[in-house]
Amino acid sequence: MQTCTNLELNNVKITSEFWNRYRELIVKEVLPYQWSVMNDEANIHIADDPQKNGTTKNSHAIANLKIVASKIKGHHSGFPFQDTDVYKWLEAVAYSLRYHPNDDLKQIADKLIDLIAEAQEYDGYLSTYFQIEAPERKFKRLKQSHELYTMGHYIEAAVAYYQVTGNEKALNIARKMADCIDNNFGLEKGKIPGYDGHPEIELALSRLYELTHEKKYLNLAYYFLKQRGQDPKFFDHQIEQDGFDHDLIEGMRNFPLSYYQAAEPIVDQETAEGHAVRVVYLCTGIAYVARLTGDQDLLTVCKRFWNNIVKKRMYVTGNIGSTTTGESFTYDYDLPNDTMYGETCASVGMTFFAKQMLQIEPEGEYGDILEKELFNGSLSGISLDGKHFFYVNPLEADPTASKGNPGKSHILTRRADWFGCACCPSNVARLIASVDQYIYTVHGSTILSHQFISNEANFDNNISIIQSNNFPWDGNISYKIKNPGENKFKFGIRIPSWSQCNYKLQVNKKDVNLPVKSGFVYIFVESSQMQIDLSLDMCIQFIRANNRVKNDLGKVAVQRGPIVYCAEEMDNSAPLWLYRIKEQAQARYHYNDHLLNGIGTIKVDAEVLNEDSKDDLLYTTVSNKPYDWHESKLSLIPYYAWGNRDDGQMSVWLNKEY
Ligand code: FUB
Ligand code: ZN
Repeated sequence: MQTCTNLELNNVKITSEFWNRYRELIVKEVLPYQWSVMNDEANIHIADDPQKNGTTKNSHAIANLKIVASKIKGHHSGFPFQDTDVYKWLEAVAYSLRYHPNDDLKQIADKLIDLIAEAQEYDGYLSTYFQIEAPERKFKRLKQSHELYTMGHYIEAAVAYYQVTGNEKALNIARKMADCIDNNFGLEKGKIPGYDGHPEIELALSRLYELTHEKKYLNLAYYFLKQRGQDPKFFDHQIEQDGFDHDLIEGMRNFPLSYYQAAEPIVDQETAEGHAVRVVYLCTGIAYVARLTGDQDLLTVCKRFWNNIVKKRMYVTGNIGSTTTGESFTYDYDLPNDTMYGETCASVGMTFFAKQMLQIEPEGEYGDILEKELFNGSLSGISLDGKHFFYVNPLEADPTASKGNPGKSHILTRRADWFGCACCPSNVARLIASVDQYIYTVHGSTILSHQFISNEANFDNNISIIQSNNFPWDGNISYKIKNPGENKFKFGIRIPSWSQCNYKLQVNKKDVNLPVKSGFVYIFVESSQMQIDLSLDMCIQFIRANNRVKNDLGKVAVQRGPIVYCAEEMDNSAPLWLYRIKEQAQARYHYNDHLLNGIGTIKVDAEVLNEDSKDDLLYTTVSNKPYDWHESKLSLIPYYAWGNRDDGQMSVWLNKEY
């Protein structure tokens, strides 16, 4: 018998019914649909993007690449970072090929890589906007240009595609890009002492380093993190030279440096400020580099950002970004529900951050938040048919308000076919297609099981784990561990924060009582087989917010397991704000196979008011017209499934009688 030193996770096959439905949807609907949209072949309506940055008639993303590769003639169309839609799609394709080999799709992707290779310049540069419209401005206005962001997304896609298919060409393009960036950026004479206005390249270079072991890529990622905010005048100097009025993206000029996390060095930044997606991509990059270099200062930054976001600036669904102005964070405990942002990409980015943090240290909270994002904040970004998407994920929505109040017009109540700024659709696709990479984390000889998603996993030394459950609807989780070599290792299971007061654990059918250490229980495995059964608390819970959140005072959110629920108008007869959950409310759970592809529903005792008549006074004394509550029920569905039926109101936070 020997203790494993560095166990490797080799592969994970998802068997979860819940996730396999989504993953098949990715293969059968989402990827073909997105491909047709990016080729301008789909008959769709492109919604006004929430920032009102202009609508386009079509995506033009593939056409932009074809123009650069001299296959067609024309102008660039779309945002300067339009190429990233293609790259995130390619990354999703890569992951999908691992669980669903598909020669036709692989051929399309291989050809796309050929096209990308043709579009890439000799020195490795690739950003179609600048190549077509403004070659003289390359790297000259980094605050808005997204050039490194764009190439970062290609690098991520290439790493994934190479890992799954072995396509060397894809990887070589990425290396050339990274080399081009390395040749142009740094503190050495003749190089640009700057960085991109939108973090992403840091995490992408880290991924490239992990694959290739080429130290220069990690050094470059480290440089970008360290240089950020060192010279607060860097962007301004570039803009002075490029021409003040020469904006690449309208409306972005007035955002302060903190919007770009560039007002001061990142080690001095106390709170998560500015654009939410930028923050979480930056955090992911910091966490990657902290892990790969062991830099303690960077780790401290990660933890500081994590705590600020999770403990003070996150919605109960995991969504982040409290305002549409700049798609940004605002201030601690400012979590309005009906004017918020909660961009899908920000939740997806939060899963990246959580995953990295789990790789740094076995802290259950990272797994809790990852789970929250997977089952709520990210998943709500995609419709059940796979062809409609939310960019903004509100916790309260009302079609009348969205139409009538310009301050709420960014809150769509139906998912859109596509967006002028289409960052979210392919982001959620790549997350779902790679969910197998979010279930286990290995630390030396410890395997952590932090997500409850049925699967069959193989590790080194012929160790295999079969995890079976009907999560998120059922809390019974079973593990069958096979360890033919009788190696010694630790198996850590996350006890979710929502179940820590009440759970049951059995090892080989015998009850065990183990201490929960930072959110995990640990079991020593040394026999050739072991069966572990965990029973989690699936009671319906009423959640209240910290009372510093003024918007949620006197309200509750309803949660069962990891799933946060919401009320939709079509299941409840009155305007949702006229209900309140009763003081001693009973709540009943029922799994409905026929609704919304099969969901757990909740009915909770409530009271409701008759709606006042339009002839009633706008204001009157309470004694003149007291509220007259009468018995009712509220029907709730999972938040991720809202907006898949008729248009109507939705609310996560519900009034509560105390
Ligand atoms: O700026 C590039 C992407 O577009 C961001 O990540 C999204 O938030 C959207 O603004
Ligand atoms: Zn997005």
